[in-house]
Amino acid sequence: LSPEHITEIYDSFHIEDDRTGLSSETLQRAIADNLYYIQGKFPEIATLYDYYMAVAYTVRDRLLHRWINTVKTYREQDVKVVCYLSAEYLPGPHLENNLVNLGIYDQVQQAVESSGLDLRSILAQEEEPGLGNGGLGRLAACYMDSLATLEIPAIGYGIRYEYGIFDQEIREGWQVEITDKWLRLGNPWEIPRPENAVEVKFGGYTEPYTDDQGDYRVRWIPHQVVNGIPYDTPISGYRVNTTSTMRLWKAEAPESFDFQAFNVGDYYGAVDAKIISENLTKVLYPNDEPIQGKQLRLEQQYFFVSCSLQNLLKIHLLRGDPIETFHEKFVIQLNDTHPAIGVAELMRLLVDEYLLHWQKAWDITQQAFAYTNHTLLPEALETWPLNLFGSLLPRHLEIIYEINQRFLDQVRLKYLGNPDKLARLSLIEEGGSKRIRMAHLACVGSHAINGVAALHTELLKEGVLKDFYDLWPHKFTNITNGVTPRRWMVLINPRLTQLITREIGETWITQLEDFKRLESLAEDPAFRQEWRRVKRAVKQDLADYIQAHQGLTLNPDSIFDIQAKRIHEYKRQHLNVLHIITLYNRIKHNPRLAVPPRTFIFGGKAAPGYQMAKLIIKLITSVGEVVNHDPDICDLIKVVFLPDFNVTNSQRIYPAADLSEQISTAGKEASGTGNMKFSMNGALTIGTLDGANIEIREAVEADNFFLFGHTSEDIVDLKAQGYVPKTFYNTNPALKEAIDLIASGYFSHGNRALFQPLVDQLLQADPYCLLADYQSYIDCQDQVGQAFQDQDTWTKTAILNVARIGRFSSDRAIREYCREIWWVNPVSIHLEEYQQAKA
Ligand code: Z16
Repeated sequence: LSPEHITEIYDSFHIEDDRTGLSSETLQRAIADNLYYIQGKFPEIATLYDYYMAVAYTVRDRLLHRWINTVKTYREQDVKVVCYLSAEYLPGPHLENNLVNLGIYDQVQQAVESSGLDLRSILAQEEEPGLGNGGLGRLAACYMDSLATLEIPAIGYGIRYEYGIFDQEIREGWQVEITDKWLRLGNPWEIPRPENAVEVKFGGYTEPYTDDQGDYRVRWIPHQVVNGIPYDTPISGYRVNTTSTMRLWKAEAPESFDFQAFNVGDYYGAVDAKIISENLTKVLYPNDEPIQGKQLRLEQQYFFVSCSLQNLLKIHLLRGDPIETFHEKFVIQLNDTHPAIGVAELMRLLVDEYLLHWQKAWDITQQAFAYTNHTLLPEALETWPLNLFGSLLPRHLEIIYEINQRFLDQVRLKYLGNPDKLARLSLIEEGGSKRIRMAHLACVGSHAINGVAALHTELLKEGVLKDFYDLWPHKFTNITNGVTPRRWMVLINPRLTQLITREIGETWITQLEDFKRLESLAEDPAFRQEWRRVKRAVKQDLADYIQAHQGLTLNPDSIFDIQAKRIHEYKRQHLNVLHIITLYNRIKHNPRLAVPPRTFIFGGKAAPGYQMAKLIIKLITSVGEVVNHDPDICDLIKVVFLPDFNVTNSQRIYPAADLSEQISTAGKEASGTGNMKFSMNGALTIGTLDGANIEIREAVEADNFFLFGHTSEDIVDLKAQGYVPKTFYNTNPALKEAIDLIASGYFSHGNRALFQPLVDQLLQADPYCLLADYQSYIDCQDQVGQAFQDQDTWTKTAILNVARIGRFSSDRAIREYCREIWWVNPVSIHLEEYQQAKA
């Protein structure tokens, strides 16, 4: 079979080929075919999951020729490619998203229904890849969607964790973690590419030698070698042929190592080595913000970064390009410091393996990398103990010393006789035990550094990265986060999508600023009424789901007041609880009090080792137990904790919210992205001046946003003056009553000890200033309650929120990255005639 012969075979494919055809008849045939030939089942014995697999393979087939053509085009046309390096991805279920992007939702629905099945229950079979913790991983998934939709050549590199983020169950009000065996029933979306395996070295030592040119060189003799096997998942763009690749690496033991041990008779030793290697990509670290300095975590980071960079260099050389032009053909985005070791690894590859001179290699490296910072929390900034680092990556430690020496020489010239400056900028933290500062490595090795919201970028420049900003102001930019309207509107809220599209057409799906056309409709009473009807129906959907899964009856006319995000003290779920208890106390004191009914809904996981976060979950569920069953409350307040907040579950939550809780301590949330999803779906926000809330408020205008709390500057001043939370407690009776009620054991069957750590933390330290913001929050919530009574004005405000949220599309964010940081352009993918199929 010559290539010409194969092309001839392709050319003979019929337009309505079973692997490409988009008509419902063809799809129905293809599904039956896949059920038979892939699942090995016939209808009488097929399970719903078998049908899901058959439909998934049918849809994957439709992606495949687009995907292959995308790869082929990029290879042939010498285009510049964006390489997104991220330790986490949270793409959510693929099937429905691909139906939306390919524009075949209706056809597949018809095909499935003709076979006597229901598409929704088939979609519900999919196990989502939970390969991330929260915002950062989900952002990477939104960006992959926008990159493909905007036809920007891109590869997303990451780790194929065998166990993703744990599944959360609630037992007796406490979080219980269950292992996420997402691969148990197979994954139809990935294609393993064992032929592209690469080797990654660990440990050992280095030794100098002199090369043929007489140059000084270093070689690394590792203690261990692990194989990286890439698994590729196609990422479709919305109504374009571009289909990008998410390439995730799995660790395996190299065959040769097994054999060595086997040959000396150590069969069990060989199997042990295999197990140790494969542990590398076994499980995701379940911490959101604070990192854990565990060796395995560093091994994971280095493993996927080394695999990815080796892969990129190979692609570059395969295209026939010289190594010196690498940075002209690839730009590498570091999603936080997790992949920052890439700076040292690219230097190692260029200098040790491709034998470039240091300066040339450094120029390439700096121009190739860019770094996104996602947090200001000091406990979340990654540093690695020098001895741990050096024993695992001895060559990288030398390279980092060399980078540091050259960097500090430059600094010394600029800041004559300022040793503090040198110490602050150094890649090595001195003092007790030395550590490597990964954020510093990322800054020095990158041509661009960005924060993820305007305030966050300003605080970076004044705070954690100030010395770098003073040195290189031109490297710093802000790129405010965004979310994809395909998943976060079209897919999750078909009712609102239909209403909006009926009025303003569908251009907004790829140009979200077109939502502006809704502004005038906010004045139209008939439209407002339809909007309200949609919201009510969507709230009923969530109420039905909660009824079915938790046996709780909710009032769809109550305010759906929702806080859904990771549980963390800085996000202040417990401030929300203080408001609930305050309302409860008011009703207990005055049973005839006219309060608008509210349903408080919480969702979110706590890191398994974060005791205070787990106690906050217990507090929410305990307050719910009391409030939900107290006859005096007459169902005016309901508190629901929705277990297992993940992409799938979040999709039912965002559309149903009236009120979005974005109440972090100002200066702590880098951006937030849930805030955008809620607002896009017509919720009003109650929030602090933190992260992207500030820009959302500016966009929707102050009157349409419930603002409360101290500013980030206030918080700094407050702490500088010596913050004493007890003062607020002692001078505010309602606050005191709420806290005392928790402390009294009222919500814990008389057990005063249960919530003592939480109460003590608030009264003694209150690092996130709940008590300082309490009264302002309560007053603001009272305004919310008032405003909700006027449904017509509330609806108008909701419409205006949607009309003005256009800026928070990930398409806008990606365009900014392209123009300001990546210097890349779109490339259209054309399909050959034989590959195009008409519906
Ligand atoms: C994460 O999800 C975030 C920051 C971080 O350092 C680590 C993780 Cl895993 C979040 C931020 O907390 C959030 O404000 C931001 O919106 C999100 O990253 C995406 O930028």
